[in-house]
Amino acid sequence: MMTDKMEKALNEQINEELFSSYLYLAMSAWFELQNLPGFASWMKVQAGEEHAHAMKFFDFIHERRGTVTLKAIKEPAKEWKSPLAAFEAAFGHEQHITGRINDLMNRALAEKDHATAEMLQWFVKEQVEEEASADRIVQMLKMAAGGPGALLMLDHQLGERK
Ligand code: OFO
Repeated sequence: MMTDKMEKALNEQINEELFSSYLYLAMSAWFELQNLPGFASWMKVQAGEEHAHAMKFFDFIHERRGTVTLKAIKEPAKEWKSPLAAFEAAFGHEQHITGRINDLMNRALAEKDHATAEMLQWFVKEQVEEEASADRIVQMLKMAAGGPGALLMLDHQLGERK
């Protein structure tokens, strides 16, 4: 069994992951409006991954015989100044999520909850990738410097993400 505090913290993380999914879906919709279908598709795939992250916490709480409590998901932003601004926001959001995962890990270790710490290991590694992939696109967008040719090439490349 988990402590009540751990159960509450894991439930809050379900909400964080669902918000991540919502945020990337909002970015996908915005990229569609900018006529950048490759960026839109990348964000849609990312939204699906975030939903899967939420489900990992959802299933884990049940496996530990805990109670899942779903709360309202906050409304994401609707628009960004530029593709670069959107990906900078995504990178900043992933840094925030990394902080949340680290807090959860600190709690699990303090409570000597080895099962939760073991499950969180996956997220610790995943966050390294999540930050790296958003940051890589930020750097590419900076190199493209708003040039339409480079932007279209990047759109094509991002559209290949499955
Ligand atoms: Fe769930 O990793 Fe991104 O937010």
